[in-house]
Amino acid sequence: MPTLYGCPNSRSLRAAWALEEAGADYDYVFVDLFKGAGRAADYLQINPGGKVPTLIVDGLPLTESGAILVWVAEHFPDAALLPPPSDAVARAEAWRWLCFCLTELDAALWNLAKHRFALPERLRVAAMEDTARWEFERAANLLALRLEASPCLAGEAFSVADILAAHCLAWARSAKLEIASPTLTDYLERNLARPAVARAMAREAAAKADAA
Ligand SMILES: N[C@@H](CCC(=O)N[C@@H](CS)C(=O)NCC(=O)O)C(=O)O
Repeated sequence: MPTLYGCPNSRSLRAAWALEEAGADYDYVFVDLFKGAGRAADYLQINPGGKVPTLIVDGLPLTESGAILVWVAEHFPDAALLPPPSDAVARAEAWRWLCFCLTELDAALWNLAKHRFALPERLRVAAMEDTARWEFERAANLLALRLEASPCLAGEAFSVADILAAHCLAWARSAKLEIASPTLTDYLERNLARPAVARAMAREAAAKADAA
């Protein structure tokens, strides 16, 4: 059974969401990032980067939320979290938007977070706030264009690309970035209303409560 190392209010929600969509059995281990557990020697043995999520699959500590989403989609094909190889166009769209979410949306949000609080104070540049906001807005506009043309990023059907995009939009909202496009706000609400999201959040919260 896979084991997910995660922490509420982090990118591990992406992994838990995908596992819940797939109906997977998995263990969840809470890593208290806010108390430095990511830097503890035992966790660094598992993930030398000290970050979450990490998914242990067949003894392999798989890091990177994008790779974890693809692993889940490929190991639970019945959940149809990626278009099948026979649908080459939809599959290419899924890959395209997965990459876009990681390199454009996530990158802009991470820039904002790094310069607000995540970097050591001496490395933070206040002016990066404007840069990151500009980068996010530009990426969000492109995402909106795609979603004006199709209900999901890969086409008609929900895929792991939508998990990444919706997670990034929810992150933007909690970082107090404006999401001006009604297409994007509708898309966000629709995806956050999926039962797998509530289950994933409950799983993360329960693991944290158990560890207290
Ligand atoms: N590129 C990685 C980023 C993972 C990441 O930065 N996770 C944050 C939480 S959202 C973390 O664990 N930060 C702890 C740290 O930087 O020490 C992914 O997508 O999985």
